[in-house]
Amino acid sequence: MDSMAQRPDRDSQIFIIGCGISGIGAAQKLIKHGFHNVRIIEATARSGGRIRTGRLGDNIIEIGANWIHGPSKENPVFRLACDYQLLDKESMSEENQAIDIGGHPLFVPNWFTSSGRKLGPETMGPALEFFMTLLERSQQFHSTGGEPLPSVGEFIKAEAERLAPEEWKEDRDNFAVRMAMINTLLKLECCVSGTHTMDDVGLGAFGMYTTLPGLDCTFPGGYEGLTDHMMKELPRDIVLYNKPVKCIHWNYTKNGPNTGGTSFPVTIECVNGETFAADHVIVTVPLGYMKKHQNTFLSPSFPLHKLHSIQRMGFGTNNKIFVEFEQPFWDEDCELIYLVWEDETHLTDVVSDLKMSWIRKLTGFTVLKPTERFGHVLCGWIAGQESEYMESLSELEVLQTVTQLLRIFTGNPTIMPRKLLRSQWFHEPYSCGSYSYVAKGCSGYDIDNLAEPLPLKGSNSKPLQVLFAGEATHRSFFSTVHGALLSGWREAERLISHHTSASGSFSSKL
Ligand code: 6YU
Repeated sequence: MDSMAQRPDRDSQIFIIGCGISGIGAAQKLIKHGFHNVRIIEATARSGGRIRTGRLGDNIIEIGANWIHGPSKENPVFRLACDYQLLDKESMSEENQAIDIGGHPLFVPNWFTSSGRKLGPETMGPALEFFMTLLERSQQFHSTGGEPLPSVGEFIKAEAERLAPEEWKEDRDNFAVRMAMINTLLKLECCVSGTHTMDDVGLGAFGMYTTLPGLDCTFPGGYEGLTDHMMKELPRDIVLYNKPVKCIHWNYTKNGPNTGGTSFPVTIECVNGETFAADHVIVTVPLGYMKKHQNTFLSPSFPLHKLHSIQRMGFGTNNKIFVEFEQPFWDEDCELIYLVWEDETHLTDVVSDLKMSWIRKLTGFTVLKPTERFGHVLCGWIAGQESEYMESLSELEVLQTVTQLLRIFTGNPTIMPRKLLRSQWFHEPYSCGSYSYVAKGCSGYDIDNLAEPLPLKGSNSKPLQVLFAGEATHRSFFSTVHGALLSGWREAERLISHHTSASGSFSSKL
């Protein structure tokens, strides 16, 4: 019999790999339930993972997660942020919580085109409404069943080409620029989904992503305030920083460090050669990292169906380019700037020549508000391979290209950003991109496969040796902070209930 069985359950040695919000959330819950041998192993020197607040001059900016999506009572991130008093009054108001935007906030727009024109809502508004309708229709196949085309991109393009001539027949003069606007919106949708092209996003599964009510809000003091507050509730030495994990050996396949005669089913091997023995490991590394290291991260390797889901599920890059100006070139009430390439009337959301034309993928800028706090700062959004290529350029090259772009679109040859800062999520070795999406050919079962603990049910081995959390493992809130947090809680609860049922009265003692 395994000697572990003689140790009290709450003495179980539990390691969490990754100190992002899912890992922190899992640790918090386990410790609250009396598990005291909990450690987090983190590859980098910081906690927070893809929640990362930075600075552009005096301004607080978000390099990673930006908004609480759907800030209302059902959202655990919103609840925590309220408890920690991290939000302003307006974000917490009942009125804001009741607004249902369906995942796409209605920003006040400005439109600029590649001939240096600034167009108004009478010209561009109909294209925006038309696109939103197609997007909503794309989300419905999940509940109605059926999938007329395999991807969201193919569906939207086919429907736009079929319906637009009739839709805009009264206004033939603006037909071409509206079709070009559909391209702009497709490119921006790549940023929302975190993908290279909407042709990669599965149509039937698109509606699986669930939105919560509430008008998306930001953290005035930075998103990292949330993880910082959560960390303060954990024991001080719980995190082992700067220790990238190389391989998780499970099912007693490697002898761990000297553990005084106790045998542990799992041994965690770090890149620096250190090893840690564990009863349970909760893996929270990003799906992008898992894809890259799929052949070496686990020994014995992933069961085939789990491996195939890791390969099939989507994980892409969405980057931000912050630019600060002396004076705004946008309207005072503007919240989102669209750039429309007038020559792109043929529908496609990818750019063929990365080196020459990567900048064509940068079609949207949000305006950082309030102006009294930020001054005149824009956040540009760019996704996909163009975004990954942008990361390989020097900051100066990016600044020069963005300046040229804005000079063309505003028709003002003297525009000159004061400062620029961009994120580089694809080249972050422990993220390997931004977030997950349900790729063409995938379904909720792939997400379930990612979340499935090892060994698989029905095995005679010691149960729950390796568990899996992280945003990509949440069926309806993947790609978000609240999805990540809930996934960490889910795996902590899995262990708590396992030990509760194993020891009968465990939880009632707490
Ligand atoms: C949200 C938002 N937002 C913008 C950008 C990004 C993301 N998200 P973590 O990676 O945090 O932690 C894992 C840790 O593991 C990490 O610390 C690693 O260092 C460590 N690690 C890795 N390998 C290791 C090893 N070998 N050994 C040890 N440690 C290791 N979410 O709610 N609002 O506005 C945005 C945005 C640029 C990059 C976002 C947003 C995503 C979140 O940031 C992300 O999900 C969580 O932070 C992940 O936490 P975690 O713990 O899982 O991993 C219809 C439809 C479409 C569906 N999409 C809807 C759109 C929603 C997406 N949101 C928009 C994006 C923005 C703007």
